[in-house]
Amino acid sequence: MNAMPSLRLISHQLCPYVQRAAITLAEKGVPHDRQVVDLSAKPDWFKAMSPLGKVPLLVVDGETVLFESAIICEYLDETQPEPRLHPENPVDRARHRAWVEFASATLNAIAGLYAAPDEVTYRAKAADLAGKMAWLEDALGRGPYFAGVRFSLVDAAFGPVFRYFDTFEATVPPLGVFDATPKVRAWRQALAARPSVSGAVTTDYPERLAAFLRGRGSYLSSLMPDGSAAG
Ligand SMILES: N[C@@H](CCC(=O)N[C@@H](CS)C(=O)NCC(=O)O)C(=O)O
Repeated sequence: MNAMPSLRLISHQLCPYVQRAAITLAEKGVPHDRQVVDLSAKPDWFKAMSPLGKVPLLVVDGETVLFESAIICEYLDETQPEPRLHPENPVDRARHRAWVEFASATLNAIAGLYAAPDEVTYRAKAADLAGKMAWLEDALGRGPYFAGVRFSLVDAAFGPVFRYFDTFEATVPPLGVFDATPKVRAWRQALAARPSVSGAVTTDYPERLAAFLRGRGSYLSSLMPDGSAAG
Protein backbone atom coordinates (compact mmCIF):
# COMPACT_ATOMS: atom_id res chain seq x y z
CA MET A 1 0.00 0.00 0.00
CA ASN A 2 1.34 3.45 -0.90
CA ALA A 3 1.92 5.84 1.99
CA MET A 4 -0.29 8.92 1.91
CA PRO A 5 1.66 11.88 0.50
CA SER A 6 2.25 14.89 2.73
CA LEU A 7 0.30 17.89 1.46
CA ARG A 8 0.87 21.61 1.95
CA LEU A 9 -1.65 24.09 0.63
CA ILE A 10 -0.15 27.50 -0.13
CA SER A 11 -3.01 29.89 0.35
CA HIS A 12 -4.42 33.34 1.00
CA GLN A 13 -7.24 34.20 3.41
CA LEU A 14 -9.59 35.68 0.80
CA CYS A 15 -8.82 33.63 -2.29
CA PRO A 16 -11.90 31.78 -3.62
CA TYR A 17 -9.70 29.40 -5.62
CA VAL A 18 -7.83 28.36 -2.48
CA GLN A 19 -11.21 27.67 -0.90
CA ARG A 20 -11.99 25.10 -3.61
CA ALA A 21 -8.95 23.09 -2.56
CA ALA A 22 -9.70 23.57 1.15
CA ILE A 23 -13.27 22.33 0.63
CA THR A 24 -12.03 19.30 -1.31
CA LEU A 25 -9.51 18.46 1.42
CA ALA A 26 -12.22 18.80 4.08
CA GLU A 27 -14.69 16.62 2.14
CA LYS A 28 -12.01 13.93 1.97
CA GLY A 29 -10.89 14.40 5.57
CA VAL A 30 -7.28 14.70 4.44
CA PRO A 31 -4.63 15.98 6.88
CA HIS A 32 -2.55 18.81 5.42
CA ASP A 33 -0.64 21.95 6.32
CA ARG A 34 -1.60 25.43 5.25
CA GLN A 35 0.77 28.29 4.55
CA VAL A 36 -0.56 31.78 3.94
CA VAL A 37 1.16 34.10 1.45
CA ASP A 38 0.94 37.88 1.43
CA LEU A 39 -0.01 38.45 -2.21
CA SER A 40 0.68 42.18 -1.91
CA ALA A 41 4.33 41.40 -1.09
CA LYS A 42 5.04 37.99 -2.57
CA PRO A 43 8.03 36.34 -0.93
CA ASP A 44 10.87 35.18 -3.18
CA TRP A 45 10.35 31.51 -2.29
CA PHE A 46 6.76 31.84 -3.51
CA LYS A 47 7.73 33.61 -6.74
CA ALA A 48 10.23 30.86 -7.41
CA MET A 49 7.59 28.20 -6.88
CA SER A 50 4.45 29.54 -8.57
CA PRO A 51 4.61 29.66 -12.39
CA LEU A 52 1.71 32.15 -12.57
CA GLY A 53 2.48 33.93 -9.30
CA LYS A 54 -0.87 32.76 -7.96
CA VAL A 55 -2.34 30.73 -5.12
CA PRO A 56 -3.37 28.03 -4.56
CA LEU A 57 -0.36 25.78 -4.82
CA LEU A 58 -0.35 22.24 -3.50
CA VAL A 59 3.07 20.93 -2.51
CA VAL A 60 3.08 17.14 -2.59
CA ASP A 61 5.66 15.32 -0.46
CA GLY A 62 7.65 18.51 -0.11
CA GLU A 63 8.80 18.47 -3.69
CA THR A 64 6.14 18.45 -6.42
CA VAL A 65 4.32 21.76 -6.84
CA LEU A 66 0.85 21.64 -8.35
CA PHE A 67 -0.83 24.86 -9.47
CA GLU A 68 -4.30 25.78 -10.79
CA SER A 69 -7.17 25.03 -8.41
CA ALA A 70 -9.20 22.83 -10.76
CA ILE A 71 -6.17 20.62 -11.38
CA ILE A 72 -5.36 20.49 -7.65
CA CYS A 73 -8.94 19.45 -6.85
CA GLU A 74 -8.91 16.74 -9.50
CA TYR A 75 -5.57 15.42 -8.25
CA LEU A 76 -6.98 15.25 -4.72
CA ASP A 77 -10.12 13.53 -5.98
CA GLU A 78 -8.08 10.92 -7.84
CA THR A 79 -5.62 10.18 -5.06
CA GLN A 80 -7.54 10.61 -1.84
CA PRO A 81 -10.16 8.35 -0.31
CA GLU A 82 -13.90 8.33 -0.91
CA PRO A 83 -16.15 10.08 -1.53
CA ARG A 84 -15.34 10.69 -5.18
CA LEU A 85 -16.30 14.24 -6.01
CA HIS A 86 -16.27 13.92 -9.81
CA PRO A 87 -18.81 11.67 -11.57
CA GLU A 88 -17.62 8.32 -12.96
CA ASN A 89 -19.38 8.74 -16.27
CA PRO A 90 -17.12 10.62 -18.76
CA VAL A 91 -19.83 12.84 -20.19
CA ASP A 92 -21.04 13.83 -16.74
CA ARG A 93 -17.45 14.45 -15.67
CA ALA A 94 -16.82 16.64 -18.70
CA ARG A 95 -19.98 18.58 -17.95
CA HIS A 96 -18.87 19.09 -14.33
CA ARG A 97 -15.46 20.34 -15.48
CA ALA A 98 -17.22 22.85 -17.71
CA TRP A 99 -19.31 24.18 -14.80
CA VAL A 100 -16.19 24.51 -12.66
CA GLU A 101 -14.84 26.69 -15.47
CA PHE A 102 -18.12 28.61 -15.38
CA ALA A 103 -17.50 29.23 -11.66
CA SER A 104 -14.18 30.85 -12.61
CA ALA A 105 -15.96 33.07 -15.15
CA THR A 106 -18.46 34.00 -12.42
CA LEU A 107 -15.58 34.93 -10.09
CA ASN A 108 -14.18 37.16 -12.84
CA ALA A 109 -17.58 38.86 -13.13
CA ILE A 110 -17.62 39.38 -9.34
CA ALA A 111 -14.17 40.96 -9.54
CA GLY A 112 -15.52 43.19 -12.33
CA LEU A 113 -18.39 44.19 -10.06
CA TYR A 114 -16.29 45.16 -7.07
CA ALA A 115 -13.71 46.93 -9.24
CA ALA A 116 -16.28 48.83 -11.36
CA PRO A 117 -15.30 52.53 -11.35
CA ASP A 118 -18.80 53.90 -11.94
CA GLU A 119 -22.47 53.05 -11.58
CA VAL A 120 -23.03 52.15 -15.24
CA THR A 121 -20.26 49.54 -15.20
CA TYR A 122 -21.43 48.31 -11.79
CA ARG A 123 -25.01 47.79 -13.02
CA ALA A 124 -23.75 46.04 -16.16
CA LYS A 125 -21.68 43.62 -14.04
CA ALA A 126 -24.68 42.91 -11.78
CA ALA A 127 -26.76 42.15 -14.90
CA ASP A 128 -24.00 39.87 -16.20
CA LEU A 129 -24.06 38.01 -12.86
CA ALA A 130 -27.86 37.68 -12.96
CA GLY A 131 -27.49 36.20 -16.46
CA LYS A 132 -24.95 33.69 -15.18
CA MET A 133 -27.35 32.69 -12.39
CA ALA A 134 -30.05 32.09 -15.03
CA TRP A 135 -27.72 29.61 -16.78
CA LEU A 136 -27.15 27.85 -13.45
CA GLU A 137 -30.89 27.78 -12.74
CA ASP A 138 -31.33 25.79 -15.96
CA ALA A 139 -28.44 23.46 -15.14
CA LEU A 140 -29.64 22.61 -11.63
CA GLY A 141 -31.78 19.60 -10.81
CA ARG A 142 -33.67 18.86 -7.64
CA GLY A 143 -30.77 19.60 -5.37
CA PRO A 144 -29.76 20.07 -2.72
CA TYR A 145 -26.41 20.10 -4.58
CA PHE A 146 -25.44 20.67 -8.18
CA ALA A 147 -25.83 17.02 -9.13
CA GLY A 148 -28.41 15.99 -6.54
CA VAL A 149 -27.65 14.48 -3.14
CA ARG A 150 -23.94 13.94 -3.83
CA PHE A 151 -21.61 16.85 -3.20
CA SER A 152 -19.26 17.40 -6.15
CA LEU A 153 -16.34 19.57 -7.26
CA VAL A 154 -18.87 21.92 -8.87
CA ASP A 155 -20.25 22.55 -5.39
CA ALA A 156 -16.71 23.13 -4.11
CA ALA A 157 -16.27 25.75 -6.84
CA PHE A 158 -19.56 27.59 -6.20
CA GLY A 159 -19.45 27.71 -2.37
CA PRO A 160 -16.77 30.43 -2.56
CA VAL A 161 -18.68 32.24 -5.35
CA PHE A 162 -21.82 32.56 -3.24
CA ARG A 163 -19.85 33.56 -0.14
CA TYR A 164 -19.10 36.97 -1.74
CA PHE A 165 -22.81 37.76 -1.78
CA ASP A 166 -23.10 37.32 2.00
CA THR A 167 -20.79 40.32 2.37
CA PHE A 168 -22.38 42.26 -0.52
CA GLU A 169 -25.83 41.77 1.02
CA ALA A 170 -24.58 42.94 4.43
CA THR A 171 -22.92 46.08 3.10
CA VAL A 172 -24.44 47.43 -0.14
CA PRO A 173 -27.99 47.92 -1.49
CA PRO A 174 -29.60 44.80 -3.06
CA LEU A 175 -28.09 43.75 -6.38
CA GLY A 176 -31.00 41.53 -7.45
CA VAL A 177 -28.63 38.89 -8.79
CA PHE A 178 -30.69 35.93 -7.45
CA ASP A 179 -34.18 37.41 -7.79
CA ALA A 180 -35.25 35.18 -10.70
CA THR A 181 -33.41 32.00 -9.68
CA PRO A 182 -35.06 30.12 -6.78
CA LYS A 183 -33.11 26.91 -7.36
CA VAL A 184 -29.84 28.80 -7.21
CA ARG A 185 -30.98 30.46 -3.98
CA ALA A 186 -31.71 27.05 -2.42
CA TRP A 187 -28.37 25.71 -3.67
CA ARG A 188 -26.57 28.70 -2.17
CA GLN A 189 -28.19 27.98 1.21
CA ALA A 190 -27.31 24.28 1.07
CA LEU A 191 -23.68 25.14 0.31
CA ALA A 192 -23.48 27.72 3.10
CA ALA A 193 -24.71 25.06 5.55
CA ARG A 194 -22.11 22.49 4.46
CA PRO A 195 -19.31 22.28 7.08
CA SER A 196 -16.56 21.92 4.44
CA VAL A 197 -17.75 25.16 2.80
CA SER A 198 -18.30 27.20 5.96
CA GLY A 199 -15.00 25.95 7.39
CA ALA A 200 -12.94 26.84 4.32
CA VAL A 201 -12.34 30.39 5.59
CA THR A 202 -11.37 31.79 8.97
CA THR A 203 -13.98 33.45 11.19
CA ASP A 204 -12.61 36.91 10.38
CA TYR A 205 -13.27 36.41 6.65
CA PRO A 206 -16.28 38.80 6.46
CA GLU A 207 -14.32 41.66 8.06
CA ARG A 208 -11.28 40.92 5.90
CA LEU A 209 -13.37 40.89 2.73
CA ALA A 210 -15.22 44.08 3.73
CA ALA A 211 -11.87 45.82 4.37
CA PHE A 212 -10.57 44.61 0.99
CA LEU A 213 -13.70 45.84 -0.81
CA ARG A 214 -13.63 49.18 0.98
CA GLY A 215 -10.02 49.65 -0.04
CA ARG A 216 -10.73 49.22 -3.74
CA GLY A 217 -11.76 52.84 -4.26
CA SER A 218 -14.44 51.53 -6.63
CA TYR A 219 -18.12 52.37 -7.06
CA LEU A 220 -19.00 49.48 -4.73
CA SER A 221 -16.56 50.85 -2.12
CA SER A 222 -18.42 54.16 -2.20
CA LEU A 223 -21.70 52.36 -1.37
CA MET A 224 -20.27 50.68 1.72
CA PRO A 225 -20.63 52.18 5.19
CA ASP A 226 -17.44 54.18 5.90
CA GLY A 227 -16.43 53.62 2.29
CA SER A 228 -14.25 56.01 0.40
CA ALA A 229 -15.84 57.90 -2.47
CA ALA A 230 -15.47 56.36 -5.92
CA GLY A 231 -13.50 57.98 -8.68
N1 LIG B 1 -6.87 30.05 -12.39
C1 LIG B 1 -6.28 30.12 -11.07
C2 LIG B 1 -6.69 31.43 -10.42
C3 LIG B 1 -6.02 31.65 -9.07
C4 LIG B 1 -6.01 33.13 -8.67
O1 LIG B 1 -6.48 33.99 -9.43
N2 LIG B 1 -5.45 33.42 -7.49
C5 LIG B 1 -5.32 34.80 -7.07
C6 LIG B 1 -5.84 35.01 -5.66
S1 LIG B 1 -7.56 34.66 -5.54
C7 LIG B 1 -3.84 35.14 -7.00
O2 LIG B 1 -3.04 34.38 -6.53
N3 LIG B 1 -3.52 36.36 -7.44
C8 LIG B 1 -2.19 36.88 -7.32
C9 LIG B 1 -1.77 37.58 -8.56
O3 LIG B 1 -2.42 37.40 -9.60
O4 LIG B 1 -0.78 38.30 -8.50
C10 LIG B 1 -6.74 28.93 -10.25
O5 LIG B 1 -7.82 28.40 -10.52
O6 LIG B 1 -6.00 28.49 -9.35
